[in-house]
Amino acid sequence: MRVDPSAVIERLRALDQRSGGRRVAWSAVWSGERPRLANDLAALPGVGVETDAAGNLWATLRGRRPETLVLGSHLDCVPDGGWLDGCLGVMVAAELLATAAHAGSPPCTLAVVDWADEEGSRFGHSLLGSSAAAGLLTSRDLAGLVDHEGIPIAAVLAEHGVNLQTVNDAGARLTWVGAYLELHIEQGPVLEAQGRSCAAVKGCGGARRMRLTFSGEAGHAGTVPMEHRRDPVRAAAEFIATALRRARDDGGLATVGELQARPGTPTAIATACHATLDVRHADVGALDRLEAAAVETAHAAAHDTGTTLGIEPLWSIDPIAFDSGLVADAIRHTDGRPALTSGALHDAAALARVGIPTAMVFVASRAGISHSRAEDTSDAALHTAITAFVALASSTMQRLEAGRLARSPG
Ligand code: HGY
Ligand code: MN
Ligand code: MN
Repeated sequence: MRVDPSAVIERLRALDQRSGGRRVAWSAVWSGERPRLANDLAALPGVGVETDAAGNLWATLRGRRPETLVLGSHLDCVPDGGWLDGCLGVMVAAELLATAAHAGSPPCTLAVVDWADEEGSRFGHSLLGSSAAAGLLTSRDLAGLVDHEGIPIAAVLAEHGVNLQTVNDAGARLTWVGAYLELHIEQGPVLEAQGRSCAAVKGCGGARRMRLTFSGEAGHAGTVPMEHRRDPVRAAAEFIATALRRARDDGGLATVGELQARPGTPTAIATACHATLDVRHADVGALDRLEAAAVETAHAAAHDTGTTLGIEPLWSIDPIAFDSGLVADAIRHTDGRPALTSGALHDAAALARVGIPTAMVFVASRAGISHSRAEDTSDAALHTAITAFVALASSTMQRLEAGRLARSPG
């Protein structure tokens, strides 16, 4: 199969022009982009397009065998996200499907997927669509989630035709999936530091995510003596400073991405302060220790400040390794140098978790910046990465056709 990298870049530029940085999952901008992609792919000869029970968008080209190679990623982005995160994987897959569709029925079935809500920006649960399809998510996991305004996830997903009670029905589509491949921007500084345009990815580190609420006593900013205060913002500040320092000392990553004082007015001591904490590590034991240390730190901060603490788990995923055979192929098709482990999570992690042979290819990030409008990479690096990814997809198709790819029990 051949793909013109410039055609992929053209799709990405047009998408970014229309909706760059605003395609937060379940927003009007995000849902406005999907019919455009769906219509584009539905116009290809032999391609059927459907949305599954978890809101994932599928375009399928039936091959001479039912074994299916799935290529995908996600169109949704974090607020003010970049032009490549997720979209690169979807657009290269779309171009590959177009090539295959015009060449006639491929040896095995080829499917493109745009996973719903990979980022988890509104409700805090990442890999939502892919986890539901992989059967890793039940409606119970989601039922209690609300957005910043307290709007429950069930109501928002229902507006997009997703019934929380039946999200796992999306799993039916994975029955014939023989392999999953994803092209993604690295989102970190490693490849640029190594002078590499692209690399194979051998797995993802893990994450633990929670929302903490410190609650105290309201009061007038001008009258309550400092020693009488039960100030939740002070509790959150103590917690954040200590938790982030402990994570750094333990070689992990810790991020407070959301921080909100309520009622949030300059002249009142807050009644509550909400903070999200996201911790990451490539080793599951270290990840569990990071999480436990953060919880212990939060309780200590609440105790020091006479406030109370509530902790709501948002999401948790253990580190996962991809298929060693596919990773070896990806190394061969990229620059032959060692594969990376991704600190960022990807939908590939959900598919690998259930035993679907999975691998990824990264393109280098300029200055390692991502989850920012400054996210970028060179056209030359994109050409190299897209060419390598297409070669990997072709060789994986051949392995599927020869029956040389087997799903592990997962
Ligand atoms: O959280 C992540 O690592 C991914 O970007 N959603
Ligand atoms: Mn992504
Ligand atoms: Mn992302």
